[in-house]
Amino acid sequence: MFLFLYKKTDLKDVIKTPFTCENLTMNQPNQLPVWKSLVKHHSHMAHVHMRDLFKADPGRFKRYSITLDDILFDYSKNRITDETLALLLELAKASHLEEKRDDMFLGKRINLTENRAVLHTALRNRSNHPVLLDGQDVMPDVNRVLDSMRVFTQKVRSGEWTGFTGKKVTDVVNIGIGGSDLGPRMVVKALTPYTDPTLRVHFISNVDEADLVETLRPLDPETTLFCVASKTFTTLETMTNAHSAKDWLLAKLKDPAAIAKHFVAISTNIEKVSAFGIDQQNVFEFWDWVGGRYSIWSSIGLPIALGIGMDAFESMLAGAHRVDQHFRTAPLEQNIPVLMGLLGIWYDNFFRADAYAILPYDQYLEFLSSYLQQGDMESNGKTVDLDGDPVSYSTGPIIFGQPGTNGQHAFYQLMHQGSALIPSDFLAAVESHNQRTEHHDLLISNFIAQTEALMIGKTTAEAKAELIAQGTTLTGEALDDLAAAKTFAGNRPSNSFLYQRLTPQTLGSLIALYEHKIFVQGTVWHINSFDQMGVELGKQLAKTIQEEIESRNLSKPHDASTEGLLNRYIANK
Ligand code: G6Q
Repeated sequence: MFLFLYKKTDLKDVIKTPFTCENLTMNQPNQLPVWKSLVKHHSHMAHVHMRDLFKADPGRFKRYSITLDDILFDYSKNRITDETLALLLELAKASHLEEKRDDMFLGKRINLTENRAVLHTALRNRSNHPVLLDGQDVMPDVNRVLDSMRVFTQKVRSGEWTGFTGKKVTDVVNIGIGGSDLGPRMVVKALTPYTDPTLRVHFISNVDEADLVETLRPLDPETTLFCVASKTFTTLETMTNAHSAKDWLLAKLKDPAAIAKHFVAISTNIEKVSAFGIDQQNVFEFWDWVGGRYSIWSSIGLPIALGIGMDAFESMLAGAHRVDQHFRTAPLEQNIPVLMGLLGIWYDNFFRADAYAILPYDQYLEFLSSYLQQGDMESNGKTVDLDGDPVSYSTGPIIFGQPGTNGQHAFYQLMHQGSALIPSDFLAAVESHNQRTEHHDLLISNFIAQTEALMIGKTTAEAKAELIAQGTTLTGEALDDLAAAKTFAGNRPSNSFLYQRLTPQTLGSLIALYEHKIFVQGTVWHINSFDQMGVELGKQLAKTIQEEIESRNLSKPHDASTEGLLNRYIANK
């Protein structure tokens, strides 16, 4: 059945086809009766405008918003009614979301393809209740590593830890990529107001030497501390950068004994770390039950803790733990990540929306969308379900975004008037970390105005009336044409997150909300959100090609394009 589908149909058609008799598999959501009800309900909702829903119901904001501590989640600007929500919640229940959520928290091996538990929630389990993995409580190990991070960060921040020549560390450089880079990079930027300006934190990820050269150029080896972050300690980019950083250090400090004072490692692979030459005492471990893109709460967070201090790092853990409790205990209809996930499914599977925008109105959250892009797209960018069958519906959308208001002057045009429906999340703090309130008021005015404009749009009659009021000289067809170009259909959905201030705790909560949203969607789609075979394939192929470039000899047959590119590079390098 699998082969038949792929031979007969283009993949895009396969994943966009909600019902065909060839692609029935028992556990897929589109086999559930409630899916059919949602298809039917969608054909009605496709013609309902949010403008009318708001007009008809003055209590809509109140009913469709939830407050969790200082975070307000407003989901009223969505193309939903009570009936939509009831059906989506039924879909969640029929997908056994609650049981599967509990399995994750209980340490069951839900990452089937890698036969691993998924326990990033244990890393931030601030209530410290036992979390059993194969009958063994993981909390003593978690707490031991947190303690060692506390001791180390205090030493570095206080100046007790010095470089090889006795000088205080002024610059920390994290070398990692993907899950070992994006999270710490995003958080260190997000929490800049909490960082110590005398201890700067930098990030090198790209194997392009430019990243290494330009980051190290202003730094002094005597006062630089490297954190080599790699779960496997085999990733080509990270290992290449780590070796070059070692050369850079030794070119000045000469003595290999300096490595112990200037390199620490964060890894699950202690053997490989020792082979690299890093002192066993300088290794911060984590475990195979922590996925790379969910590892920010583990020792992968060490550069964050160095930047903001261990107390603030633990506040971030507490914020995430708060959301874990909410996700575990709040009724589904009051459960923020459940609603976030279900709303995403509503647009992805029923409105066929292929993209999703994440739009923080906060320059400190500059890297939030790229961090969540990895979290979401690597987790739910799958077309094979948990039973090994191809899925017959679309899964993870394309996640993109950048901070407002910059994005407004770039891609929002398409969000307002383009042919694609792009649901979005807007995020902002009520209070700024900075002083000039006129900037912040303007920023927030734009946030609110954009969600309003996306929802309400502008009718042709309104556009025409506006042109006339502005004294246009156009008449007849010319006036109609301009009014048409200035028409906005509206009815474009968005969620808004408004919180008091971007503190470590609030940031921890926001990240955890998105992590659980991804879990909710992966569960309904019946896919494994915790493997990443696509990343593995890239790593494997690059290794073969690198060997071919080195030996200037193509050891295996490639397609004509790959061969042509390789030959061109080898001949001209
Ligand atoms: C994340 C992915 C991937 C991974 C990087 C780095 O979930 O698995 O982004 O984090 O490939 O891997 P290492 O930490 O093993 O170097």
